[in-house]
Amino acid sequence: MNTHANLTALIALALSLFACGSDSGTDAAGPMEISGVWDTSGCLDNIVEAPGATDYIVTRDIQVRADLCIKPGVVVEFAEGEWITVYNEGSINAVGTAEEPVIFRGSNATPGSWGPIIVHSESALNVLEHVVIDGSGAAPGGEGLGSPCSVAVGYLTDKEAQLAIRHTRIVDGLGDAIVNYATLVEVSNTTIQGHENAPINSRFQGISALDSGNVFESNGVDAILLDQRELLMPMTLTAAPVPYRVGYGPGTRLVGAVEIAAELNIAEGATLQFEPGFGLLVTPTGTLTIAGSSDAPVTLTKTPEGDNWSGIAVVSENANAIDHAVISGTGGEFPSGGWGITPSSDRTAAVYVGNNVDAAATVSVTNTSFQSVAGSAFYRFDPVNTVTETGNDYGGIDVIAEH
Ligand SMILES: [Ca+2]
Repeated sequence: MNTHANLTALIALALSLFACGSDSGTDAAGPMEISGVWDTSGCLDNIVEAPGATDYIVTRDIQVRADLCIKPGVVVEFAEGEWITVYNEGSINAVGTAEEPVIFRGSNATPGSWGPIIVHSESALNVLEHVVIDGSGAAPGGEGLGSPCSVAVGYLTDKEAQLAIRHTRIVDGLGDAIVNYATLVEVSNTTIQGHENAPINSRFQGISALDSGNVFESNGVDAILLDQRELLMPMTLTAAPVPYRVGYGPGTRLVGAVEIAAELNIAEGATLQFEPGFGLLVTPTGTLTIAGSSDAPVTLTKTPEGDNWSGIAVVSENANAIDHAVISGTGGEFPSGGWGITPSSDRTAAVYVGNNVDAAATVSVTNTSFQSVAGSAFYRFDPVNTVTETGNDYGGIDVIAEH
Protein backbone atom coordinates (compact mmCIF):
# COMPACT_ATOMS: atom_id res chain seq x y z
CA MET A 1 0.00 0.00 0.00
CA ASN A 2 1.57 3.27 -1.02
CA THR A 3 1.34 6.61 0.69
CA HIS A 4 -1.07 7.98 -1.84
CA ALA A 5 -3.50 5.17 -1.19
CA ASN A 6 -3.37 5.64 2.56
CA LEU A 7 -3.68 9.34 2.15
CA THR A 8 -6.78 9.18 0.02
CA ALA A 9 -8.41 6.85 2.52
CA LEU A 10 -7.56 9.25 5.28
CA ILE A 11 -8.90 12.18 3.31
CA ALA A 12 -12.13 10.30 2.80
CA LEU A 13 -12.29 9.49 6.49
CA ALA A 14 -11.62 13.08 7.44
CA LEU A 15 -14.40 14.23 5.18
CA SER A 16 -16.65 11.56 6.61
CA LEU A 17 -16.02 12.70 10.15
CA PHE A 18 -16.58 16.27 9.08
CA ALA A 19 -19.87 15.37 7.45
CA CYS A 20 -20.90 13.38 10.54
CA GLY A 21 -20.66 16.58 12.51
CA SER A 22 -22.85 18.51 10.14
CA ASP A 23 -26.60 18.19 9.95
CA SER A 24 -26.68 19.64 6.49
CA GLY A 25 -25.72 16.16 5.26
CA THR A 26 -24.18 17.39 2.08
CA ASP A 27 -21.67 19.64 0.47
CA ALA A 28 -20.32 20.05 -2.99
CA ALA A 29 -17.40 17.68 -2.43
CA GLY A 30 -18.39 14.52 -4.26
CA PRO A 31 -17.69 12.28 -5.86
CA MET A 32 -14.61 11.53 -3.81
CA GLU A 33 -11.90 9.04 -4.67
CA ILE A 34 -11.10 6.44 -2.02
CA SER A 35 -8.64 3.56 -1.89
CA GLY A 36 -6.30 1.72 0.40
CA VAL A 37 -6.48 0.77 4.07
CA TRP A 38 -9.51 1.74 6.15
CA ASP A 39 -7.89 1.59 9.58
CA THR A 40 -9.88 4.12 11.63
CA SER A 41 -13.50 3.36 12.38
CA GLY A 42 -15.98 5.73 10.78
CA CYS A 43 -18.63 6.20 8.13
CA LEU A 44 -18.94 6.96 4.47
CA ASP A 45 -21.55 9.68 4.51
CA ASN A 46 -23.97 10.62 1.80
CA ILE A 47 -22.02 13.49 0.28
CA VAL A 48 -23.93 13.79 -2.98
CA GLU A 49 -27.64 14.22 -2.48
CA ALA A 50 -28.80 13.54 -6.05
CA PRO A 51 -30.31 10.04 -6.04
CA GLY A 52 -28.18 7.56 -7.96
CA ALA A 53 -25.27 9.92 -8.41
CA THR A 54 -21.85 8.63 -7.39
CA ASP A 55 -20.59 9.62 -3.95
CA TYR A 56 -17.32 7.66 -3.88
CA ILE A 57 -15.08 6.16 -6.55
CA VAL A 58 -12.86 3.26 -5.47
CA THR A 59 -9.71 3.76 -7.50
CA ARG A 60 -7.81 0.91 -5.88
CA ASP A 61 -9.01 -1.96 -3.70
CA ILE A 62 -10.14 -1.13 -0.17
CA GLN A 63 -8.81 -3.13 2.78
CA VAL A 64 -11.17 -2.66 5.70
CA ARG A 65 -9.27 -3.09 8.98
CA ALA A 66 -11.61 -1.05 11.24
CA ASP A 67 -15.37 -0.64 11.50
CA LEU A 68 -16.77 0.84 8.31
CA CYS A 69 -20.35 2.04 8.14
CA ILE A 70 -21.96 3.27 4.96
CA LYS A 71 -24.89 5.63 5.23
CA PRO A 72 -28.18 5.59 3.29
CA GLY A 73 -27.98 7.11 -0.15
CA VAL A 74 -24.29 6.42 -0.65
CA VAL A 75 -23.31 5.23 -4.12
CA VAL A 76 -19.91 3.56 -4.23
CA GLU A 77 -18.49 3.09 -7.71
CA PHE A 78 -15.57 0.71 -8.29
CA ALA A 79 -13.01 1.34 -11.00
CA GLU A 80 -12.33 -1.57 -13.33
CA GLY A 81 -10.96 -4.60 -11.46
CA GLU A 82 -11.25 -3.11 -7.95
CA TRP A 83 -12.88 -4.71 -4.93
CA ILE A 84 -13.28 -4.49 -1.17
CA THR A 85 -11.97 -6.88 1.50
CA VAL A 86 -13.15 -6.78 5.13
CA TYR A 87 -10.51 -8.31 7.38
CA ASN A 88 -11.15 -9.76 10.82
CA GLU A 89 -10.22 -6.60 12.69
CA GLY A 90 -12.79 -4.71 10.63
CA SER A 91 -16.46 -4.84 9.70
CA ILE A 92 -18.82 -3.55 7.04
CA ASN A 93 -22.20 -2.17 8.03
CA ALA A 94 -23.96 -0.87 4.92
CA VAL A 95 -27.51 -0.09 5.95
CA GLY A 96 -29.60 2.00 3.63
CA THR A 97 -33.34 2.51 3.54
CA ALA A 98 -35.99 1.49 1.04
CA GLU A 99 -35.95 5.04 -0.33
CA GLU A 100 -32.22 5.54 -0.08
CA PRO A 101 -30.37 2.27 -0.61
CA VAL A 102 -26.62 1.93 -0.51
CA ILE A 103 -25.46 1.14 -4.04
CA PHE A 104 -22.28 -0.68 -5.05
CA ARG A 105 -21.60 -0.66 -8.79
CA GLY A 106 -18.81 -0.50 -11.33
CA SER A 107 -17.62 2.53 -13.26
CA ASN A 108 -17.88 0.16 -16.17
CA ALA A 109 -21.37 -1.35 -16.33
CA THR A 110 -20.08 -4.62 -17.83
CA PRO A 111 -20.89 -7.54 -15.47
CA GLY A 112 -17.77 -8.62 -13.61
CA SER A 113 -15.94 -5.34 -14.05
CA TRP A 114 -15.52 -5.04 -10.28
CA GLY A 115 -15.78 -6.99 -7.07
CA PRO A 116 -16.32 -9.00 -5.10
CA ILE A 117 -17.20 -7.78 -1.62
CA ILE A 118 -15.17 -10.16 0.55
CA VAL A 119 -15.99 -10.54 4.26
CA HIS A 120 -13.48 -12.39 6.41
CA SER A 121 -14.60 -10.74 9.62
CA GLU A 122 -16.41 -12.43 12.50
CA SER A 123 -18.06 -9.18 13.55
CA ALA A 124 -21.81 -9.11 14.15
CA LEU A 125 -21.70 -5.63 12.60
CA ASN A 126 -21.32 -7.20 9.16
CA VAL A 127 -24.68 -6.33 7.62
CA LEU A 128 -25.82 -5.45 4.11
CA GLU A 129 -29.35 -4.06 4.38
CA HIS A 130 -31.21 -2.13 1.71
CA VAL A 131 -28.19 -2.46 -0.53
CA VAL A 132 -27.93 -2.85 -4.30
CA ILE A 133 -24.93 -4.78 -5.67
CA ASP A 134 -24.92 -4.33 -9.40
CA GLY A 135 -22.66 -5.97 -11.99
CA SER A 136 -20.12 -7.45 -9.61
CA GLY A 137 -18.39 -10.79 -10.07
CA ALA A 138 -14.67 -10.39 -10.61
CA ALA A 139 -12.24 -12.92 -9.10
CA PRO A 140 -9.49 -10.92 -7.43
CA GLY A 141 -6.00 -12.32 -7.67
CA GLY A 142 -4.36 -13.65 -4.53
CA GLU A 143 -7.54 -13.92 -2.51
CA GLY A 144 -7.87 -17.68 -2.73
CA LEU A 145 -11.20 -17.44 -4.48
CA GLY A 146 -11.25 -19.66 -7.48
CA SER A 147 -14.29 -18.33 -9.19
CA PRO A 148 -16.01 -15.00 -9.62
CA CYS A 149 -18.81 -13.93 -7.29
CA SER A 150 -20.47 -10.75 -6.04
CA VAL A 151 -20.14 -11.46 -2.31
CA ALA A 152 -17.77 -13.89 -0.59
CA VAL A 153 -18.05 -14.84 3.09
CA GLY A 154 -14.83 -16.26 4.50
CA TYR A 155 -12.14 -18.47 3.04
CA LEU A 156 -11.83 -22.21 3.31
CA THR A 157 -9.81 -21.66 6.48
CA ASP A 158 -11.95 -18.84 7.78
CA LYS A 159 -15.10 -20.53 9.01
CA GLU A 160 -16.05 -17.98 11.65
CA ALA A 161 -16.68 -15.12 9.26
CA GLN A 162 -20.30 -14.00 9.20
CA LEU A 163 -22.59 -11.73 7.26
CA ALA A 164 -26.30 -10.88 7.31
CA ILE A 165 -28.03 -9.73 4.11
CA ARG A 166 -31.47 -8.14 4.24
CA HIS A 167 -33.67 -6.26 1.77
CA THR A 168 -30.88 -6.32 -0.77
CA ARG A 169 -30.69 -6.73 -4.53
CA ILE A 170 -27.75 -8.55 -6.09
CA VAL A 171 -28.14 -8.29 -9.83
CA ASP A 172 -26.45 -8.89 -13.17
CA GLY A 173 -23.14 -10.27 -11.91
CA LEU A 174 -20.72 -12.93 -13.07
CA GLY A 175 -20.29 -16.28 -11.32
CA ASP A 176 -22.35 -17.08 -8.23
CA ALA A 177 -23.99 -14.17 -6.42
CA ILE A 178 -22.94 -15.26 -2.90
CA VAL A 179 -20.17 -17.73 -2.15
CA ASN A 180 -20.25 -18.76 1.50
CA TYR A 181 -17.32 -20.55 3.10
CA ALA A 182 -18.44 -19.54 6.59
CA THR A 183 -21.81 -18.40 7.95
CA LEU A 184 -24.60 -16.51 6.30
CA VAL A 185 -26.34 -15.39 9.46
CA GLU A 186 -29.37 -14.33 7.48
CA VAL A 187 -30.51 -13.82 3.91
CA SER A 188 -33.96 -12.28 3.97
CA ASN A 189 -36.21 -10.28 1.68
CA THR A 190 -33.41 -10.31 -0.83
CA THR A 191 -33.63 -10.51 -4.61
CA ILE A 192 -30.91 -12.20 -6.63
CA GLN A 193 -31.50 -11.82 -10.31
CA GLY A 194 -29.64 -12.05 -13.60
CA HIS A 195 -26.53 -13.65 -12.14
CA GLU A 196 -24.41 -15.86 -14.37
CA ASN A 197 -24.51 -18.90 -12.07
CA ALA A 198 -26.28 -19.71 -8.80
CA PRO A 199 -27.78 -17.27 -6.29
CA ILE A 200 -25.88 -18.95 -3.44
CA ASN A 201 -22.99 -21.42 -3.42
CA SER A 202 -22.29 -22.51 0.12
CA ARG A 203 -20.75 -25.09 2.33
CA PHE A 204 -23.53 -27.27 3.73
CA GLN A 205 -23.25 -25.79 7.19
CA GLY A 206 -23.97 -22.11 7.56
CA ILE A 207 -26.86 -21.75 5.13
CA SER A 208 -29.83 -22.23 7.42
CA ALA A 209 -31.06 -18.68 7.77
CA LEU A 210 -32.98 -18.25 4.52
CA ASP A 211 -36.27 -16.53 4.98
CA SER A 212 -39.35 -16.90 2.81
CA GLY A 213 -39.20 -13.34 1.46
CA ASN A 214 -36.30 -14.03 -0.89
CA VAL A 215 -36.67 -13.96 -4.68
CA PHE A 216 -34.07 -15.85 -6.71
CA GLU A 217 -34.92 -15.75 -10.40
CA SER A 218 -33.46 -15.52 -13.89
CA ASN A 219 -30.08 -16.79 -12.75
CA GLY A 220 -27.97 -19.22 -14.79
CA VAL A 221 -28.39 -21.96 -12.17
CA ASP A 222 -31.76 -22.11 -10.43
CA ALA A 223 -30.49 -23.82 -7.28
CA ILE A 224 -28.74 -23.08 -4.02
CA LEU A 225 -25.53 -25.08 -4.34
CA LEU A 226 -24.43 -26.91 -1.19
CA ASP A 227 -21.21 -28.84 -0.91
CA GLN A 228 -20.97 -32.28 0.61
CA ARG A 229 -18.83 -31.61 3.66
CA GLU A 230 -19.93 -32.52 7.14
CA LEU A 231 -22.58 -30.95 9.33
CA LEU A 232 -21.12 -30.32 12.78
CA MET A 233 -23.70 -27.99 14.31
CA PRO A 234 -27.51 -28.13 14.35
CA MET A 235 -29.26 -26.51 11.43
CA THR A 236 -32.58 -26.30 9.65
CA LEU A 237 -33.09 -26.12 5.92
CA THR A 238 -36.27 -24.21 5.18
CA ALA A 239 -38.19 -23.94 1.92
CA ALA A 240 -36.39 -21.64 -0.52
CA PRO A 241 -37.40 -20.09 -3.85
CA VAL A 242 -35.21 -22.63 -5.67
CA PRO A 243 -34.10 -26.15 -4.70
CA TYR A 244 -31.01 -26.85 -2.66
CA ARG A 245 -28.56 -28.84 -4.77
CA VAL A 246 -26.05 -31.02 -2.94
CA GLY A 247 -22.93 -31.60 -4.94
CA TYR A 248 -19.88 -29.68 -5.88
CA GLY A 249 -19.61 -26.71 -3.54
CA PRO A 250 -17.00 -24.01 -3.22
CA GLY A 251 -13.48 -25.28 -2.95
CA THR A 252 -14.29 -28.97 -3.24
CA ARG A 253 -14.45 -31.45 -6.03
CA LEU A 254 -14.79 -34.65 -4.01
CA VAL A 255 -17.81 -36.86 -4.51
CA GLY A 256 -19.54 -38.19 -1.41
CA ALA A 257 -22.28 -38.02 1.16
CA VAL A 258 -22.87 -35.12 3.50
CA GLU A 259 -21.88 -36.53 6.87
CA ILE A 260 -24.62 -35.43 9.28
CA ALA A 261 -22.88 -35.37 12.66
CA ALA A 262 -25.36 -32.99 14.36
CA GLU A 263 -29.10 -32.37 14.12
CA LEU A 264 -30.31 -31.68 10.59
CA ASN A 265 -33.91 -30.57 10.26
CA ILE A 266 -35.49 -30.21 6.85
CA ALA A 267 -38.69 -28.20 7.01
CA GLU A 268 -41.88 -28.57 5.00
CA GLY A 269 -41.75 -27.47 1.39
CA ALA A 270 -38.00 -27.74 1.05
CA THR A 271 -36.59 -29.48 -2.02
CA LEU A 272 -33.13 -31.02 -2.08
CA GLN A 273 -31.56 -32.20 -5.31
CA PHE A 274 -28.51 -34.45 -5.23
CA GLU A 275 -25.91 -34.76 -7.94
CA PRO A 276 -24.90 -38.32 -8.89
CA GLY A 277 -22.58 -39.79 -6.25
CA PHE A 278 -23.99 -37.63 -3.44
CA GLY A 279 -26.32 -38.46 -0.57
CA LEU A 280 -26.93 -38.02 3.17
CA LEU A 281 -25.08 -40.09 5.78
CA VAL A 282 -26.32 -39.74 9.36
CA THR A 283 -23.37 -40.62 11.59
CA PRO A 284 -23.67 -41.86 15.21
CA THR A 285 -23.74 -38.31 16.60
CA GLY A 286 -26.22 -37.08 14.00
CA THR A 287 -30.00 -36.90 13.88
CA LEU A 288 -32.04 -36.45 10.72
CA THR A 289 -35.53 -35.00 11.02
CA ILE A 290 -37.47 -34.48 7.82
CA ALA A 291 -40.76 -32.83 8.70
CA GLY A 292 -42.88 -32.33 5.64
CA SER A 293 -46.63 -31.91 5.67
CA SER A 294 -49.37 -33.30 3.47
CA ASP A 295 -49.68 -29.95 1.75
CA ALA A 296 -45.96 -29.25 1.56
CA PRO A 297 -43.87 -32.43 1.57
CA VAL A 298 -40.11 -32.38 1.63
CA THR A 299 -38.73 -33.56 -1.71
CA LEU A 300 -35.40 -35.37 -2.00
CA THR A 301 -34.53 -36.09 -5.60
CA LYS A 302 -31.84 -36.24 -8.26
CA THR A 303 -30.94 -33.25 -10.38
CA PRO A 304 -33.13 -32.81 -13.48
CA GLU A 305 -30.28 -33.65 -15.82
CA GLY A 306 -28.29 -36.11 -13.67
CA ASP A 307 -28.24 -39.83 -12.95
CA ASN A 308 -29.69 -41.27 -9.76
CA TRP A 309 -28.35 -40.08 -6.42
CA SER A 310 -27.06 -42.25 -3.61
CA GLY A 311 -29.88 -42.00 -1.09
CA ILE A 312 -29.84 -41.76 2.69
CA ALA A 313 -27.71 -43.89 5.02
CA VAL A 314 -28.44 -43.94 8.74
CA VAL A 315 -25.72 -45.18 11.10
CA SER A 316 -27.25 -43.41 14.09
CA GLU A 317 -29.25 -44.72 17.03
CA ASN A 318 -30.91 -41.35 17.56
CA ALA A 319 -34.58 -40.63 16.80
CA ASN A 320 -34.21 -40.26 13.03
CA ALA A 321 -37.57 -39.54 11.45
CA ILE A 322 -38.80 -38.86 7.94
CA ASP A 323 -42.42 -37.77 7.64
CA HIS A 324 -44.35 -36.56 4.58
CA ALA A 325 -41.47 -36.75 2.15
CA VAL A 326 -41.07 -37.65 -1.50
CA ILE A 327 -37.91 -39.66 -2.13
CA SER A 328 -37.18 -40.16 -5.80
CA GLY A 329 -34.41 -40.99 -8.23
CA THR A 330 -32.24 -42.97 -5.83
CA GLY A 331 -30.26 -46.09 -6.53
CA GLY A 332 -26.83 -44.74 -7.33
CA GLU A 333 -24.14 -46.58 -5.37
CA PHE A 334 -23.60 -45.24 -1.89
CA PRO A 335 -20.18 -43.71 -1.25
CA SER A 336 -18.74 -45.77 1.62
CA GLY A 337 -16.92 -42.94 3.37
CA GLY A 338 -15.44 -45.30 5.95
CA TRP A 339 -18.77 -46.02 7.67
CA GLY A 340 -18.99 -49.64 6.63
CA ILE A 341 -21.62 -49.07 3.99
CA THR A 342 -20.06 -51.05 1.22
CA PRO A 343 -21.09 -49.98 -2.24
CA SER A 344 -22.66 -52.82 -4.13
CA SER A 345 -24.83 -52.88 -7.20
CA ASP A 346 -27.00 -55.65 -5.72
CA ARG A 347 -27.98 -53.76 -2.57
CA THR A 348 -29.18 -50.41 -3.84
CA ALA A 349 -31.93 -48.74 -1.85
CA ALA A 350 -33.37 -45.35 -1.01
CA VAL A 351 -32.61 -45.65 2.73
CA TYR A 352 -29.76 -47.74 4.19
CA VAL A 353 -30.07 -48.59 7.86
CA GLY A 354 -27.05 -49.62 9.90
CA ASN A 355 -23.77 -50.82 8.46
CA ASN A 356 -21.52 -53.84 8.39
CA VAL A 357 -19.81 -52.93 11.63
CA ASP A 358 -21.47 -51.96 14.86
CA ALA A 359 -24.43 -49.60 14.73
CA ALA A 360 -27.90 -50.38 16.01
CA ALA A 361 -29.36 -47.72 13.79
CA THR A 362 -32.95 -46.60 13.83
CA VAL A 363 -35.16 -44.70 11.45
CA SER A 364 -38.87 -43.98 11.19
CA VAL A 365 -40.33 -43.25 7.77
CA THR A 366 -43.99 -42.30 7.55
CA ASN A 367 -46.41 -40.88 5.00
CA THR A 368 -43.67 -40.87 2.41
CA SER A 369 -43.75 -41.60 -1.30
CA PHE A 370 -40.94 -43.53 -3.01
CA GLN A 371 -40.70 -42.81 -6.72
CA SER A 372 -38.27 -44.03 -9.40
CA VAL A 373 -36.20 -45.89 -6.83
CA ALA A 374 -33.74 -48.50 -8.20
CA GLY A 375 -33.68 -51.37 -5.69
CA SER A 376 -35.67 -51.46 -2.48
CA ALA A 377 -37.03 -48.72 -0.26
CA PHE A 378 -34.84 -49.84 2.69
CA TYR A 379 -31.70 -51.91 2.97
CA ARG A 380 -31.14 -53.21 6.49
CA PHE A 381 -27.67 -54.46 7.25
CA ASP A 382 -28.60 -56.37 10.40
CA PRO A 383 -31.84 -57.16 12.29
CA VAL A 384 -30.45 -55.17 15.21
CA ASN A 385 -31.28 -52.08 13.17
CA THR A 386 -34.82 -50.74 13.48
CA VAL A 387 -37.04 -49.58 10.65
CA THR A 388 -40.43 -48.17 11.57
CA GLU A 389 -42.61 -47.55 8.55
CA THR A 390 -46.24 -46.71 8.09
CA GLY A 391 -48.44 -44.88 5.64
CA ASN A 392 -45.85 -44.97 2.85
CA ASP A 393 -46.43 -45.35 -0.89
CA TYR A 394 -43.79 -47.69 -2.29
CA GLY A 395 -45.03 -47.80 -5.88
CA GLY A 396 -44.49 -51.55 -6.12
CA ILE A 397 -40.85 -51.84 -5.07
CA ASP A 398 -39.61 -54.16 -2.29
CA VAL A 399 -39.93 -52.53 1.09
CA ILE A 400 -37.03 -53.98 3.04
CA ALA A 401 -34.06 -55.91 1.71
CA GLU A 402 -31.75 -57.47 4.28
CA HIS A 403 -28.12 -58.33 4.41
CA1 LIG B 1 -25.62 9.92 -2.53
